[in-house]
Amino acid sequence: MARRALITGITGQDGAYLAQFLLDKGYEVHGMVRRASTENFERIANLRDRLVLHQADLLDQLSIITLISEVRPQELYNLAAQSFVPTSWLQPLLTSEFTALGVTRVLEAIRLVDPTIRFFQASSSEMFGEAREEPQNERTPFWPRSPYGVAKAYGHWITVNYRESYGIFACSGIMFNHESPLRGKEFVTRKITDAVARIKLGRQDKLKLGNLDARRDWGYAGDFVRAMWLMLQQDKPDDYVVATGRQHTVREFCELAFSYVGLDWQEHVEIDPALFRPAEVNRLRGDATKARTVLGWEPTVTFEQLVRMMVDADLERVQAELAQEVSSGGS
Ligand code: NAP
Ligand code: G4F
Repeated sequence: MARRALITGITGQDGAYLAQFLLDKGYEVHGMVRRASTENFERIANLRDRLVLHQADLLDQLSIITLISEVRPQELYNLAAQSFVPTSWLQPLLTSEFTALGVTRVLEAIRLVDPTIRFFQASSSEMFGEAREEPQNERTPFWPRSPYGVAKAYGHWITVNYRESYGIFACSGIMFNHESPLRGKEFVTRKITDAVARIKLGRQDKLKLGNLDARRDWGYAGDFVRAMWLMLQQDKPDDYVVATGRQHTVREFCELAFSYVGLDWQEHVEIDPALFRPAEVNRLRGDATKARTVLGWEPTVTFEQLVRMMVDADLERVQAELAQEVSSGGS
């Protein structure tokens, strides 16, 4: 019989990649989606008829218990969260409800319905914040710098606690930034590649950005979902840093993305002080030695390949939009 997996946050970037990965492995894949007045299934449109979607919400304990009772998955991947750092200053309480307490709601449902379900929590390198050492590993202390980072630290520790208190097979993946053509356009990488495509094709001229000196360890989302799955296939549950070990500035991302299409980034990028954060995470770089040695996990996509992949995808999409406009204008 096919193994059954349940993914919260299946409509997000990682949800789409993980759903594809698990389907390819022969899983029966169920997804939790929250109710909206218009459906938001673009990222999983190509998989839609192979997935079973269920309405539930991280804010609603009973809906999660009912969902898990109905699906009875062997593996549960908790990817749902309010995941955009700037929004966490505007909506700190809602961010805590989704991103922190939401984890406890899912773990409580597992404890009540079936404590043998294997659980993955999407934790974040934002927990390291003003990091005490570089590179960061599983033992580096947390110093989160945003309400989002604080909420993720809670989610991490409650995962550890349910493992230690109840023996639940609960793993926390401490994931550094990972990107793809499916990344939300508000995150800096996709904001840049979308703008590069639009500028190249004459749809836009300027791109406003904040702190160009911030340094991140950027990997490819397709590689990261493989690490999530590997964690749940081990003999015992544990926590793992998932990262490439390479660090680049936002400025370097810009230079590479613009130069790839023959543009000079300095002619188009403007600094907008409103995009600077109340407290910044200046530099992150992960040490994924444990994931490499225990899980056998390795990233397969380099920073340069990632930038080119994202620019190419945005060029193709903007070109298709233009062609669509021309054909509907001509009809
Ligand atoms: P994303 O694209 O923002 O997706 C977030 C998902 O959560 C969406 O499917 C969203 O649904 C869902 N969601 C939000 N609030 C919900 C609620 N109240 N009830 C049910 N579903 C809700 O995020 P991502 O980049 O795929 O990241 C996946 C997870 O990994 C997140 O937990 C994120 O914090 C964490 N993480 C990401 C990174 C990264 O670099 N991508 C790094 C470290 C950790 P809607 O479509 O309805 O909005
Ligand atoms: O792309 P970002 O918004 O990602 P951030 O804040 O690192 O968070 C992402 O990665 C975390 C893992 O470390 C996840 F947990 C989280 O859910 C999310 O996926 O910003 C990256 C950097 C920041 O230092 C920011 O100040 O880019 C800088 N930046 C400069 N200009 C900008 C901009 N960020 C955004 N979003 N927009 C700008 O215009």
